[in-house]
Amino acid sequence: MEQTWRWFGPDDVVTLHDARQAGATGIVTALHHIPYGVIWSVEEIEKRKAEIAAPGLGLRWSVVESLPVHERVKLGEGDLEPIFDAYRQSLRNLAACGIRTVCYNFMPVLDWTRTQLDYVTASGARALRFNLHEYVAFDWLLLERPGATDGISEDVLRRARAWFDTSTEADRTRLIANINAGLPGAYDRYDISGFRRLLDRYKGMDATTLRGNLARFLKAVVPTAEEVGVNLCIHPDDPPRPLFGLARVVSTGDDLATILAMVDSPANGITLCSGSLGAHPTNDVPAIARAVAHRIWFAHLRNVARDPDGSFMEADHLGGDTDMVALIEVLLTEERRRKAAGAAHWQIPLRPDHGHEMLDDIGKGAFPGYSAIGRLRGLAEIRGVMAALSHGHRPG
Ligand code: DNO
Repeated sequence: MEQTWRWFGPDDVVTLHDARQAGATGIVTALHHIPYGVIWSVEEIEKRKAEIAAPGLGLRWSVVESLPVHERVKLGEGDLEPIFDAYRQSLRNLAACGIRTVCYNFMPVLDWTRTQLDYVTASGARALRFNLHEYVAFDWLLLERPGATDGISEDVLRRARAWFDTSTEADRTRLIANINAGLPGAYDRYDISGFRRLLDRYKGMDATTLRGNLARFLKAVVPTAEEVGVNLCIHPDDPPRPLFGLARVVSTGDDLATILAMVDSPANGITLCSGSLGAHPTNDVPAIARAVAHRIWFAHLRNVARDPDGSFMEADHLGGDTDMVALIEVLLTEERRRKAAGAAHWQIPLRPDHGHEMLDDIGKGAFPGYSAIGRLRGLAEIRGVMAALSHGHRPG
């Protein structure tokens, strides 16, 4: 597997040199400064590519994460042809620059969602957490969304109320900021009224409609991707549960199978994110990976420890509820299959997804989840598992 590292561009406090020292050879990044829906020009792509391939670094731009899907596509709102055209052109331009793996997600409104970014673990490192009662406090008592309490247990409602009643103005501001923190681009940060406005646009949209909008998007862009030799790979919902009354369609193994069947093309692929899928109580991540292995073009390796109420914490890469060794074995087996079948690009790029803030990471101001040492530790552990498995050591 190609060992890669996410880099957020020149403003990232974790540098390309750091990525190199962590042992990565591939870089995962995006043109975060370009607004959603605007074409990525060859010139802009080449500029970023050259920064990554600077002499002495030995790095290459392996994966785009993400080429974002415009909100109107998810909404199915208005004339989408110009947006599809722009997406197709960006894919052509990326292909012309030799970049052939493109990750995207189809989560309405938000990218990944956590309520706490600095949970202190037993070791003293800091982890990201999703605390269900804080999410409910936000949805029910700050956003005051009708329906926010549907399906939420009495116990969680009581804890949400208690959190809210004892929270200070600063706590509430922090919660709003934490929920926004998953948005990677320079655009779209919401305050309470901004949230309400956007949620209103989705009012009444069920999973069937959202799935239809995804199918429409795939039918519009996958043929171009296939033609120019780009593999698209959808990222699962994070967390894999409905939020703010918004539908979710990329949360389970069945969802992934449905998506693959929407357009039967190798260009319609999957980002296997073990942390996102693993936060769902009934997802067996290695089994899901096995089922869709032929279409996995990119892997995010991360672990979560789930609580019974639906909360979860980002655990050590080899800790938590997902059997990481079994998952890596699935990916290595798939690579062997590709190689034996004579595939030119048989390697699956993987990156350590998130890591704890630890040691000198603390206070450095890295993007939440993307500190240097926490990820370096994750990558090193994953590399160890890969080395052991490739030398024939099998668990059990
Ligand atoms: C979080 C990431 C996500 C991911 C996008 C892909 O750290 O896994 O932000 O990049 O959802 O589109």
